[in-house]
Amino acid sequence: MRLLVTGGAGFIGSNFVRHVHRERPEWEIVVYDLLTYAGDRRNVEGLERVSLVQADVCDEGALDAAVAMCDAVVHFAAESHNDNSLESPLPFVQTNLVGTYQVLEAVRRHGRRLHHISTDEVYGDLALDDPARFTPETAYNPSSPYSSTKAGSDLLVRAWVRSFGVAATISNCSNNYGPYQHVEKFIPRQITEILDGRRPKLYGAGENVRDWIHTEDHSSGVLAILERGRLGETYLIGADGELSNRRVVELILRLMGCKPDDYEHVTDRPGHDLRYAIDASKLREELGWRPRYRDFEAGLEATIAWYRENPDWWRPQKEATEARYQAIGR
Ligand code: NAD
Ligand code: TDX
Repeated sequence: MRLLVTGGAGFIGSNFVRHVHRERPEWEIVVYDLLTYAGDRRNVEGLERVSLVQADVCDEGALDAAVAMCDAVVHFAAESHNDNSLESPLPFVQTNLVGTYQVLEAVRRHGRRLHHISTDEVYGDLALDDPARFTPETAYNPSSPYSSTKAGSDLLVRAWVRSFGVAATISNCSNNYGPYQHVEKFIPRQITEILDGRRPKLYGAGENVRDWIHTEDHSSGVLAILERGRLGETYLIGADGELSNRRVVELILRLMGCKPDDYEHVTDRPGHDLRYAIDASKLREELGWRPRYRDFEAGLEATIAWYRENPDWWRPQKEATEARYQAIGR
């Protein structure tokens, strides 16, 4: 197997590359990544049988050549941060929609298997007291430029499956945490703010709920679907990890030896989704998948330790990220 992983130098993509490298030692992996502000070649350096092509998923020629060399494609490459999509939506339209279109056309030309990575945000949000969770049958109702372009990319995949018989599956996962996540995202931002002697920043009242999953569990779910998923199907990946943002910040503060109320409230994100919640029964029942990182506190402690031990990795991102937040008052 030679596997092409688009976006494989980003947070979830590089964790997936290391997961597959460990779990399938006979596979070759080609990372296809533009190395935007969110990608880092160090994330996949030094791994045998892993190579890197630095190119844009929107570049038809470069992508075609890479897809031709490989047996299957897992498509992670995307603009991924909601706050950025509110300031500057065009790169989201370009990479998430046009990029996915190019991936679909390339796998169609070469008859390759595709797994498309998506998000629970395509379903919009739930009320805090709604007993319902998202299932593969939930209607799409995205809120932000980010989630609407991800929703559009999923619909393109479905159309290429039905109209052209492309051999594809889709997964929609909930909020990931773990090592190598960019400091613009919620958990690493708060950890590195505390390490830098500043207070965590909670949007609005902090009542918004996210359904946390360790990125290793996302990886094992994707590998199961790639190998054993039914073609044309959508699988939801989640680990029953619902927590309010306030609870997460309080936990980070406590684990880092600070007072749990030592955070500040900042201006809320416009259009801020209230709650996400995943029902992963289909993945569990059909493919026998189970999350291994069931203890969020232990996973968070290990993640805090990783950021403590790897300032060389995150320091170069930090200043510019906080300058961007300062400019928008968050
Ligand atoms: P990330 O921003 O950390 O990484 C994205 C990667 O894609 C980077 O390496 C970047 O260089 C690369 N990239 C961006 N534009 C590109 C382009 N035009 N051509 C080639 N490469 C390009 O994102 P992430 O958090 O690792 O998310 C990866 C995928 O998982 C995305 O598709 C995202 O929608 C999805 N997802 C993320 C989460 C989450 O919690 N972070 C949850 C569910 C789904
Ligand atoms: O400083 C902050 N303070 C804060 O309260 C930041 C950066 C975020 N937040 C809130 C906003 C959200 O309610 O924390 C929550 C998580 O924020 P993000 O890390 O920006 O994630 P979210 O918007 O939920 O989207 C994430 O999960 C789904 C990923 O970024 C997406 O790529 C994925 O699709």
